[in-house]
Amino acid sequence: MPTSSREWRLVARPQGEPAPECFELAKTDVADPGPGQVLVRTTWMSVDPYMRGRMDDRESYVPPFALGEPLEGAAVGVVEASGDENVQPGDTVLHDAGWREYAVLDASRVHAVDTSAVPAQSFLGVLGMPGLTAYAGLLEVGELRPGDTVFVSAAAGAVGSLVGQIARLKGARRVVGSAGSADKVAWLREKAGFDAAFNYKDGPVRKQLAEAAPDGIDVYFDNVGGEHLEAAIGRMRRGGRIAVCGMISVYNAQEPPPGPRNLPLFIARRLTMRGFLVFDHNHLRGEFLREVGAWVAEGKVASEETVVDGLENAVDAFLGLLRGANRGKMLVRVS
Ligand code: NAP
Ligand code: FER
Repeated sequence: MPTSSREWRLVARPQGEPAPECFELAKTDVADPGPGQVLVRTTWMSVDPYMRGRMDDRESYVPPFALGEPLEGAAVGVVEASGDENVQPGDTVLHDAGWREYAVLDASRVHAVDTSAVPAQSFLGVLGMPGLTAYAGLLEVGELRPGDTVFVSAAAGAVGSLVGQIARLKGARRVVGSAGSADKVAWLREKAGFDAAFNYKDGPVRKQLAEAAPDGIDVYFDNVGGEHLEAAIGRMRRGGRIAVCGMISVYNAQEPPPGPRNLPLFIARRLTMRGFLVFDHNHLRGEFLREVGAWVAEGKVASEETVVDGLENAVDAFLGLLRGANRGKMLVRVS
């Protein structure tokens, strides 16, 4: 059994873009699991944009990360030893104690995953929290209908790439995406089945979106906020829906960003804009796993992953995610 483990701790609260000095890789002892506990060796951990929010000391749906304590997040691993009759050594489990090699956890904090059809790390991406976010946000919040034109920002990321592909499979008329590099745009058009895609760094979003969605948009799935949101509002069709999933363009902002200047359009065009958190849509999980799980197994959905090797590179993976270094889901292979 291992006696020591490494873990990433938050040691200073970031101002703006997190600096590497805000994090520390520490060595810690590993105890034997007691009754009702399990020892897990993490194999893969997730880095997610919401983690930036938890680094600030402010009220949220979860408490902020504590200074001097290990970071947390979704991970999958293998049970090495168990003091609980329902969990067996060798089981592959999903848990919330990422950012470390080994963790002793109450058995209630680990959930067995079925790796017969898909690899374990899928449960951090396409079949995990980001996947359910795309599914619930597009279908329940965005109320996608066959024949709709859908626009999604951060379209080459974990959530966005799935939004576009689900829209296509559910009968959207036109699927449009934006992303931050020529490579990503080519991938969206050639591999992910988008009808149109543009690089938002090439010119004003408003102008590029007008060319990509000449007949307007019925559903805008917003991952970015800022300039993208104002541009999308400007192109919404009557009765259009905006699902507010994330606003990554402002996560490092130190001043409140300017609001969209075209909100009066909501009146005449009867628009709706609704924010959501994936945790409020757990009732869709069974249906999501069946439907998207089958698409993944049949090869109907491209589930891209960008893999960074080694726990020691997890902070670089997180900082890279915020800057757009990933295509599809950003993951760290821990062991
Ligand atoms: P992701 O899209 O895989 O990665 C983040 C991407 O954001 C980067 O790859 C980067 O791609 C893009 N980005 C960074 N800065 C940007 C900027 N200034 N303008 C435009 N794009 C920028 O991450 P994800 O996990 O799938 O999350 C996507 C969004 O969903 C995030 O906003 C996240 O907070 C949100 N989310 C919300 C929920 C919820 O419950 N509401 C749950 C999960 C995720 P480019 O190269 O294209 O810039
Ligand atoms: C996310 C961005 C923001 C997310 C959650 C939030 C689960 C919530 C923020 C808050 O409560 O302040 O990607 O994913």
